[in-house]
Amino acid sequence: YTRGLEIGHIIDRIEQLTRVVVQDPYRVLIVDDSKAQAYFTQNTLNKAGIITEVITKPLEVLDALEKFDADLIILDMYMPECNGMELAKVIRQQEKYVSIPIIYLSAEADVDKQLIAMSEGGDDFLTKPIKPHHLISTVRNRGERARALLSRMIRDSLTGLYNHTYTLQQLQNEILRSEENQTPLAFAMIDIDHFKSVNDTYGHPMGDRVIKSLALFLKQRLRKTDTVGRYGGEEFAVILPNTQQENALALLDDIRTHFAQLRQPAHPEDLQVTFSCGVAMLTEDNTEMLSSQADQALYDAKHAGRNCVRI
Ligand code: GH3
Ligand code: MG
Ligand code: MG
Ligand code: MG
Repeated sequence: YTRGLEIGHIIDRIEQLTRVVVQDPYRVLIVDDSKAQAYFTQNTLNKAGIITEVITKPLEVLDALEKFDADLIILDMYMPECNGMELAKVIRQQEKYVSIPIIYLSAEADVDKQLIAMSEGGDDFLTKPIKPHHLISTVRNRGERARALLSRMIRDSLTGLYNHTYTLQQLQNEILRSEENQTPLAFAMIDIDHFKSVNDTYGHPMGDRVIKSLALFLKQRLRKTDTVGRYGGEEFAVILPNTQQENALALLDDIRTHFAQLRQPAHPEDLQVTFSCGVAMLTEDNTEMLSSQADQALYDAKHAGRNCVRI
């Protein structure tokens, strides 16, 4: 059905759709030894549609961060087991939490003490009692900035797909998950055929447009639980969790067929572009080699004449 469908329409359509997408609610980890205080904060944020998790034992914070996937942390300053400053230091020592916003929320009114606390990795210092709208807008502002930064770190700017580093990180996560749940996992590498000649014939901007169109096409065709990343220039990686080999091959071949039928508007005439794809299935002993196996399969697909899927 995609024959004759102009890729420009697809791009416009997706850009329209993504503009109206409502942002996921912010997720806040609240750390406070006082249950009453923690629940007050929680209640205030929940009413504003913000998702929260409360920790009253500071030593559980790293564990909670691991499980809860927080956008930011609200931290009490004085707690018996470990004070907020010490805790902020511990959190900041973890590489993945170097930029997560930490907002102190404490009755401490001494500005010097507040500044010392900030020097240990805090981003804001709010004092109790706090007005609800003050707390909420601080969370929203910090949350928005943190997400923008994170998105820049993990996404590719041309296509908006995950970048190479983050895609490999996701692959590691999915491998662990598949081993734990005993579910099949497929990993695929996709490389556009004769892409140099697209650039040479139609110019680099047109090449970029083709890369973008394949990125959008892949996103559109894959499930929400699948991951697609821009692996390199005109190379993409696809992670298919919980997918049997025959289904992975059928899906990727279907995507290949339909992409090859798209007309990419260009001058002097529209062009059609194909890709080759290599697939590898996770087994008990190829954890470390999954991506190189997919790469080898891709190489085989190229040598088999391109525009095909190989395993
Ligand atoms: P093959 O079928 O063997 O894959 O042939 P190919 O021409 O695609 O070969 P190769 O993978 O070696 O070439 C990829 C080319 O993609 C080289 C590079 O100039 C171009 N390229 C890489 N990144 C970008 C990009 O972001 N934009 C554009 N327009 N071109 C890019
Ligand atoms: Mg306290
Ligand atoms: Mg290539
Ligand atoms: Mg290529």
